[in-house]
Amino acid sequence: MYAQMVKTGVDHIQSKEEMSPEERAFQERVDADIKIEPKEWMPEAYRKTLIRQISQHAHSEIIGMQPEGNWITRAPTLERKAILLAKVQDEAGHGLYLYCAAETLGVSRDELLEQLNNGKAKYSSIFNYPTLTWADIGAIGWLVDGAAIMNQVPLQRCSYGPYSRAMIRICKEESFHQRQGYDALTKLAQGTPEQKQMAQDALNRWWWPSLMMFGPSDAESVHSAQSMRWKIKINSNDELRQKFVDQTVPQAEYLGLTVPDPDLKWNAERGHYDFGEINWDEFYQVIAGNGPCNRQRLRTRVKAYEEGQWVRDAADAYAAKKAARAKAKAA
Ligand code: BYC
Repeated sequence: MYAQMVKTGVDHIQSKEEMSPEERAFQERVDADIKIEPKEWMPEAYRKTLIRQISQHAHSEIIGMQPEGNWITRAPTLERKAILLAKVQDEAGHGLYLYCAAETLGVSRDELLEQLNNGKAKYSSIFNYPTLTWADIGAIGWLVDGAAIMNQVPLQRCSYGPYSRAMIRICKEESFHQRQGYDALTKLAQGTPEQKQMAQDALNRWWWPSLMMFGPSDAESVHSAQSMRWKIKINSNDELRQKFVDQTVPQAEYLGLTVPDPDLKWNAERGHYDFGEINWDEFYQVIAGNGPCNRQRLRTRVKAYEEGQWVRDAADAYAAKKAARAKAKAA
């Protein structure tokens, strides 16, 4: 698989003495928080790691439109429908910023979409779960966008300029998304007993998959050490997961909902919540393509791509016509 061919999950992180002069100068710039820009020299593995991470992120944004898009026609009020429509549209925009950022590294959007459509590229595990009720839309905004923000705010400081700048814009929008989700869930939690039960059921189903969004535990994370050295990642998977739990548990308490984890408890000594073991078998099954909706998501994606062929053809034909006209004028 393309993503796995990118061998950056190295056992050994080079010391400065082992680096070539170019690599050392590059690492010193990263250490000094100087942004790396597209035309500058960079190690090949840095470039590939960025393409892998940014494109997986872009794919997540556009696949993420599907579970939410499922509820646009069924939103409970016109206002909720308009808000959800705008949110889903924002996700498409995020995908576009991120594909543009990836393209600055010398890969084409066509190549990236090909990898997504043929199932070789990864996207976030979270979008392989179904949205069964309206409460799931609230839970996605609250938990999924909440987890995304936790991960992406530090990425605004990542070493690669175009990615860092894309993240600044994306994070602003994600925080609106998170608030609208929490607002929708608050309404349900304060509603009838049936509505409150819907909110609880959504929390029950989305809690653990949201924790999985942060990736494998640090001990199992193949890319973290090198990516953190290069400031492609700023925090480790477990650090961000813990921050998310610490932030989200009081929000659940405010809603009067119960986090579905019997082992969850405040640890005064650590100053953090302790929480139960994640079902890593489930995580690895989902990222291997065997989650509840992986096949459906890909089928829908490929269908949309094929049905959009005429738009791409029309845009190409128009560009060719325009270029021919400009050439004739210049002659
Ligand atoms: N799902 O060494 P590791 C959003 C893969 S939010 C699927 O720790 P890394 C949105 C990983 O790719 C979601 N795969 O990797 C929110 C690697 O496989 P490969 C998107 C996962 O890269 C709301 C292997 O497991 N956010 O879009 O250092 C609404 C080993 O992991 C997952 C981003 O992409 C997962 N959850 O760390 C709409 C943020 N976790 O490539 C949209 C940017 C791990 O070797 N990305 N894997 O085959 C990151 O921060 C990092 O890539 C991760 C993983 C923390 C996700």
